[in-house]
Amino acid sequence: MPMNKSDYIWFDGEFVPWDEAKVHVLSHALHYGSSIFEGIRCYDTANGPAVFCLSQHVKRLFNSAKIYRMELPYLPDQVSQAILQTIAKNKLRSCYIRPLAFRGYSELGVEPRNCPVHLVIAVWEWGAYLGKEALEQGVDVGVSSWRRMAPDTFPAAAKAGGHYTNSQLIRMEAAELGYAEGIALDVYGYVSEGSGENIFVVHDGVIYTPPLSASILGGITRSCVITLARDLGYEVREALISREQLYVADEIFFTGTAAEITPIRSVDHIVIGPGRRGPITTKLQSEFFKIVSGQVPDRHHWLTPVPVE
Ligand code: PPE
Repeated sequence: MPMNKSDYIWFDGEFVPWDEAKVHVLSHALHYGSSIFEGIRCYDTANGPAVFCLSQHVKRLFNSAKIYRMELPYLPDQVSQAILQTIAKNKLRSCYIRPLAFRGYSELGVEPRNCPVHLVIAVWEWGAYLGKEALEQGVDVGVSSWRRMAPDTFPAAAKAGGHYTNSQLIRMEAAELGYAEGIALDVYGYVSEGSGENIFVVHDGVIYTPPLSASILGGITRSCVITLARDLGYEVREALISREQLYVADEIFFTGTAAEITPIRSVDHIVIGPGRRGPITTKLQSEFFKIVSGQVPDRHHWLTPVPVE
């Protein structure tokens, strides 16, 4: 799908026209995956555009940088402000936001620390991640033959460019097999996550999700959904999940900034529950979309308004 270009990209503190935001081909990140990034959404709420969980995403960006010993030449507040300004500058009401810090061009070789660190912020319109009908009808997925990284190989908690070579293998295999997405197991064989989403499983009214120790990215949507589920009176447990627990689940859904809350209707061609969006998934989706659209009060302070230029 071609991108919906916007006008400007924030590049090291300057607004650069979209088509001119370029880098050198010998940039370190291009060769060795040495970038860290975020995916954030801005929603068009009843009270104007607002960014969802801005400070949580900026915090994770800085944590990813810290893990990879990458020094960002900004403070978290400056990055948050730059994100809001980039949305306003592009006159967008709802969009996807991609801050990306990367090691640039100066010398090649694996040791990255002599290369300059750049920060860019791009924003563009991006609709439903797994297809238009996915949010209502659910998606068909398969367990991937590719596993997530072992704990002492790559730091799963960092959202780093290089980690997404693993996600690409999962995603391409899923597409080849006719699935909308793949679910990766961790190195011990327990359910970890999708190529770009966390996963939740409902069993007898209790909601389960893999713990941070199952090589997942600590999703911000995941945290919000845990909060919302508890608000609604459900018990949520972070627990190791086996492959067969997926097959016999009453409901399964993905969470993620891009995927939002997407129901899963089959795994490995085995129908989950009645094969359509389940009641708990429906309630969580409805609560989530009411908050991000401003229809109910933002009781957890998840929305940051975008100042209109
Ligand atoms: N796991 C992975 C591996 C992941 O990439 C994401 C986000 C999540 C879990 C969910 O995290 P959060 O967005 O904080 O709830 N994936 C981002 C990138 C997707 C892409 O295709 O690019 C996203 O959803 O923005």
